[in-house]
Amino acid sequence: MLKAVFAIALGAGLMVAAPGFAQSTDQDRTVRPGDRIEWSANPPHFVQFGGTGGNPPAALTPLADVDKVLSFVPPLSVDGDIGQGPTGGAPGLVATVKDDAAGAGVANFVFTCGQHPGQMKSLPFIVAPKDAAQPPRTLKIRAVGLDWMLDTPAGPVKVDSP
Ligand SMILES: [Cu+2]
Repeated sequence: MLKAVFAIALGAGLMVAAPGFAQSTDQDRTVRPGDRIEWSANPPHFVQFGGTGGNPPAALTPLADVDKVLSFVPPLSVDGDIGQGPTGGAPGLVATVKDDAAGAGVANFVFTCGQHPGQMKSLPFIVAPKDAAQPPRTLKIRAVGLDWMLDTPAGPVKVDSP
């Protein structure tokens, strides 16, 4: 079903040049202790934390800060300040928000695609305290073209820079 929606959206994008994906809200991109984030992507996409991304390139959230709030399965391949997930996979990378994330002094984090760091820099994911009224959730993020899309009850929304 979602694949069909994406296919339609992508097909429309080819005709009108602008796919017109709905943009995410800060609330869509808020994570709390216990939440899971699952990234799925076809090769050659892969998740990168740390290093630089965006256009013009700018420093992303330092990997040391990311490590304070997220734990990864599989572990990131680390080289200096750059940590990379596997290429492709559904999901290829899973992160869990650490129990003490909200007290770690890291207000938010961004990631990008290591293959397309300029085009696929995410918007900030906000780290919030645990909320007893809100059960832990799983955020499913997938690479669609050169965008990262997050599933929501209302449909997929874009979580990378406009
Ligand atoms: Cu990519």
